[in-house]
Amino acid sequence: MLCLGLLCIILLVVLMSRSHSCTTNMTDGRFQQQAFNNMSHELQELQSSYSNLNKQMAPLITSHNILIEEKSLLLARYHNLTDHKQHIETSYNNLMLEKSQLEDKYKTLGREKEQLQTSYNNLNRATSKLQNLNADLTDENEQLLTISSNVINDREMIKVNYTNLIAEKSQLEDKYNNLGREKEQLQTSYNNLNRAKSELQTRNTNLTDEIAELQNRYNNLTKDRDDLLKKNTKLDSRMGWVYRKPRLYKFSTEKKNWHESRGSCLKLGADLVVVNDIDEQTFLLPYKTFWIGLSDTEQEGVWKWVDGTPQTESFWRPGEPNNAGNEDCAEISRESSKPTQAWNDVPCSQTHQYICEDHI
Ligand SMILES: [Ca+2]
Ligand SMILES: [Ca+2]
Ligand SMILES: [Ca+2]
Repeated sequence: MLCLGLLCIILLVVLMSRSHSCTTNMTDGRFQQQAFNNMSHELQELQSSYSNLNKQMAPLITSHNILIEEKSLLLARYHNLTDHKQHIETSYNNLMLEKSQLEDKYKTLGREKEQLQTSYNNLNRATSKLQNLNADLTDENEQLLTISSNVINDREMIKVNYTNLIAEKSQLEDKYNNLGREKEQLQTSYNNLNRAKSELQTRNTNLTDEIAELQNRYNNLTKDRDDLLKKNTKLDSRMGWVYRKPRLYKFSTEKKNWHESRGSCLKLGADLVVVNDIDEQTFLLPYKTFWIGLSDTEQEGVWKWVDGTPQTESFWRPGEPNNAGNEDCAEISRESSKPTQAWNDVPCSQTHQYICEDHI
């Protein structure tokens, strides 16, 4: 309706503009009439258009009203949709929050799952071991059942044997009682025999001691007899020797060098004399220029006796031994007057009489 009013006003302004222009410019009546006709015609057209527009305006108004209603409905729907949208957004936010929480739970569950998987694997291995153990136990159980069966059979046999043993035991008890009586008799006999044995052992010990004593006496007598025989034999072979207890001495009449003299003594089972002490030297002192068994032939200045002992008692003449001219053998000096100053070293190659010594 407002649009139509504005259109009419515009048309009137145009007509009035054209009428003023015509009045100004068209001076003759022909042009005015023509302009009036044209304007009338245009007015009629405008009226016709206006009428048509009026006719068209009614449905437009109706449509406008319908559109208004539809707009109202659409606004209501829009508000509903806005509310719905807000509700959905709220739900969406809640869902996102829940999603985040669920993701956290998912991660936690993932870790728990890995731990559970590890535990599961461990349990699986443990289960496998337990299954193996179970199999072993089953085998052992079967073996034990077999053993148990055998044990039961053995027990039955043992029962039978036990019964037999009881009977045998009774018989053995009777025998044991009889043996007990026999044992007492034997014990009495044994005691008597033991006493007799003890007496015999005492007598045997005494006799053994007597025999040992007699044997000892016999051995001593035999040894004494043998020693006497030896001494007798040696004395027989030592005729012409001088006896000075417990030694025998032979003073040679022949002269030999020191080594030959010693060889002669050795052939007689004796050796050159070894002067053991001052008494022996005193006994030998009258036998001057006789070889004695003393020399330093092995090492100059180290005097040793023929029995291997070193010279400890020293009965050298004053100034001797002097090794004057390689003197390695000792004699009883021709110039000796005291038993403590009796010896002289001379060359072993000299020939002298010699003294052999032996024991009985
Ligand atoms: Ca001697
Ligand atoms: Ca010498
Ligand atoms: Ca000398």
